[in-house]
Amino acid sequence: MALRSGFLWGFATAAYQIEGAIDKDGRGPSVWDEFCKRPGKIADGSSGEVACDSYNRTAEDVALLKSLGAKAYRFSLSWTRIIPLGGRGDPVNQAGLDHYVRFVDDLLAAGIVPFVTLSHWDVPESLDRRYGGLLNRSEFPLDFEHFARVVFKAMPKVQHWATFNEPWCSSVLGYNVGQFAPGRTSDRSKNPEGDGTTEPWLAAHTLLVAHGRAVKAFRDDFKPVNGGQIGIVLNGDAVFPWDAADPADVNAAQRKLEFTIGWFADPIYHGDYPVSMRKQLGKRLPTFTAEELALVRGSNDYYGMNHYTANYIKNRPGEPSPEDVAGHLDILFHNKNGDCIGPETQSPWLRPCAPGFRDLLGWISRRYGHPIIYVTENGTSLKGENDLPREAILADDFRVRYYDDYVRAMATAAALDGVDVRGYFAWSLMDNFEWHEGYETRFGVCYVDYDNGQTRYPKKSASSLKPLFESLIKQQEQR
Ligand code: PNW
Repeated sequence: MALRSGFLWGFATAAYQIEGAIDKDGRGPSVWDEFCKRPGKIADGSSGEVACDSYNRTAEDVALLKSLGAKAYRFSLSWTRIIPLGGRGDPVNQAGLDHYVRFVDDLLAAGIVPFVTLSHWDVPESLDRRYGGLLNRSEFPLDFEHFARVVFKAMPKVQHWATFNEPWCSSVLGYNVGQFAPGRTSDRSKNPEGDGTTEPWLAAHTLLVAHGRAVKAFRDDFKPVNGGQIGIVLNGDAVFPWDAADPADVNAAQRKLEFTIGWFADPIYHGDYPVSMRKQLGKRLPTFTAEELALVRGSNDYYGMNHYTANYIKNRPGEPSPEDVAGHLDILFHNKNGDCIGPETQSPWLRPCAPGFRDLLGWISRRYGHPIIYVTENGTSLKGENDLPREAILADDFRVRYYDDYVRAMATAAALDGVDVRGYFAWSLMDNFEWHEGYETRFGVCYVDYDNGQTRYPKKSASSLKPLFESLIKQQEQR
């Protein structure tokens, strides 16, 4: 018994990955709708056009959550359902807003706590066209603040808000690697435009300022009346030095955390980018104006942590490439002794290593002054899962084991390392549109049969979380 009483646990999803219904009730296009149209960008040539059809199945999804015992549900809003053109001077689409208001009510009626992410990568396409989207550090934050205000006003019952999901992915994968929308990169074989040496740093800066603006609006005008908490959701993988006896690798491992997590969390908790980033990136890393810093510093009520995997980190000698986004190091699955970090999954970047979770929870907790942490995503794909017959897919023992190991590692961090973790969301409630990998990679605890009406079938892992959490959460003291 290691998790506090009242610990919230449940499942997570994101709008573009599950909703489908991309033209229904006046929704406008996001950068992901456009990106999916470009040949070769999505592994199976698919898109979120239908996905899990969740926009049309809210009752079914709520019933599913309830049947699995979920205490909470993390989902994201489609900005372009609510403001189809995205901007602060553009019309609000009442039908889109009403959909989410009803959904929140339905969740609450079922006794499930809604955990709402304002934006999970699906930036309005028209803002990208109008002024370059995330590359405009003054316009975008104002439009995001406006969108956030519309939503805060309409959903006073929501007590848990996240501004952005994984700004690292939006910035690096969207503006350096070119693997995510809007697909910008220096690599001209992938995209006609983009500068991977400057744009990711600017996009991230814009996201931080936009987050800060939404948080200030929430604290000034909504929180005093409605209560509630708001934060940002950051991804971060655990690190181990390739050679633990080599200080260069030990430093490189630390630098990797600074370039992925510290990039966003240091400005929020400490008021500036990490020194290691400034040292490597110089003027390419934006500087906070006094006004920006006042918005960003102290802007988290809690830390939203997405976590999946771990790596061995090896220092790279010589000068960093201007395209480097990781801190001039190698990210490996084997260490100097040839030990492997964990078994393969369907995701090339993901290998289970639960001890890394405990480590990283401790690192975040210590570096940022023991914040309240919600684990907003954790989960795994399975190597070759999509090629198995349905009965075999439903017997996902590998995923059951993953959750068991990771949740116990988290409980240990809470019990022994003083980590203030208050909630956990398994990624994902169901198989869904896995971005550039399309539907080939499945992360769900429920199988979705895309060929037969998007029917959901709980896998073994779906029902494994309830007994696991019940065994770990402290019971309310008996009087
Ligand atoms: C997260 N990486 O993304 C997202 O928040 C989800 O939408 C996604 O479906 C889930 O993880 C599974 O991939 C990530 O390459 C995508 O390191 C890529 C990486 C990490 C997280």
